[in-house]
Amino acid sequence: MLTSFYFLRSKETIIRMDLMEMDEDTSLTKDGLAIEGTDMPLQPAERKRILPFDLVDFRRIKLSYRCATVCLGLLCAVLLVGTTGQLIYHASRRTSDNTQRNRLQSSHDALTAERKQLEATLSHLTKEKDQLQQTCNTLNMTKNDLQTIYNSLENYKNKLHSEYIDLARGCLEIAKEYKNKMVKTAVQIRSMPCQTGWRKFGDSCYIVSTEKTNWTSSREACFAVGADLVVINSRREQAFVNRLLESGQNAWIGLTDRLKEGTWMWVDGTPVTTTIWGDDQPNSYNGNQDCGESVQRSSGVGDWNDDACSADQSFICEQ
Ligand SMILES: [Ca+2]
Ligand SMILES: [Ca+2]
Ligand SMILES: [Ca+2]
Repeated sequence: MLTSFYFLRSKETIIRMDLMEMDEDTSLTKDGLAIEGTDMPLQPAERKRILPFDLVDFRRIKLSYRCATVCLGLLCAVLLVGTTGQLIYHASRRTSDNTQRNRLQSSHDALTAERKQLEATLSHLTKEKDQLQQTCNTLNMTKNDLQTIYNSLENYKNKLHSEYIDLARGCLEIAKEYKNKMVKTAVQIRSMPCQTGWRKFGDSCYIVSTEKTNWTSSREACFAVGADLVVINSRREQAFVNRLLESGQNAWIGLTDRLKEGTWMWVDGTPVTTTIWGDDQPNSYNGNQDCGESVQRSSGVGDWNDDACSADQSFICEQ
C-alpha cells in the first residue's frame, strides 16, 4: 500500500513523501523524501528545514492514517451493507407493492364486473316493476269496471226481485181466483150428467167403443168426441174401468212406451205412479209391444198388458 503526503516548502515547492508499506519498526530512509515532480532526494539540510518533527512523530501520523484508513474501510463496508439492505428492502417492498397492487386491481375488476351485473339486474327489475305497475293499473281499471257492472247487476237484481215479489203476489191472487173457478167448475161438472152412452166416475165420463182398431186410431176416435184414451190414476178408477168391460175383454188405454222402451207414460204426459201390470208384464213380446191395454178379470180390478200397437182392439175414452 502506497500513501503520499505533501508538504509546502518556503519557496512553495511541493515536497512529496512516499510512505512505503513497512512495519512499524522500519526506519524512514532519506530516499523516502523527494521534491515534487522530481526523483531527487532531499538533502539532509533541506530535510531538516522542512521536517520540523522527528521520526517518532512521523510514525504516529502514519499510524493515525492507518487507523483512519481502516475506519474509512469499515465505514465503506457499513455503507455498502446499508445500501445493499436498502436495495433489498426496496426490492422486497416493490414486489410486495406490486403483489398488493395486482390484488387490488383484481379486486377492482371483480367489483366493476359485479357493479355492471348489479346495474343490469337493477335495470331488469326496473322494467319488471314498470310492467307490473302497468298491469296493476290495468287490473285496477278492470276491477273498477267490474265493480260498476256488479253494482248495475245488483241494482237490476233488486229490481227483478221486487218485480218477482209483485208477480208472485199477482200469481197467488190469480191462482186463488183460478182455484175458486176450478172448484166451481168441478162442482158444475160433477153435477152435470154424462152424454148418452157414457158412464160417470168422479169428474170424468167414460165410454167403451163398439168397434175395434189399432192404438193410434183408437186415440184419434176419442179425439173426435172431445176425449182421449183413459188415464187410470188409482185402483178405484181401474176397478171402475174393469167393470165397464165384458168378461175377458181387452181394451186400449192411454198407456205407451213408444218414446223410450221400458218407460211407460200416460197420454196426458203424467208419470205412471200406480201400476197394475199382469203377471210377467210388460214383456215386450217379440220386441214389438209398446201400447197398453186393460184386461178384464172377473175377480179383482183387472190388470194391464203391453201389446203390439197395430193390433185391432176395443178402446176406452175418458172425457
Ligand atoms: Ca182418469
Ligand atoms: Ca215396449
Ligand atoms: Ca205383453
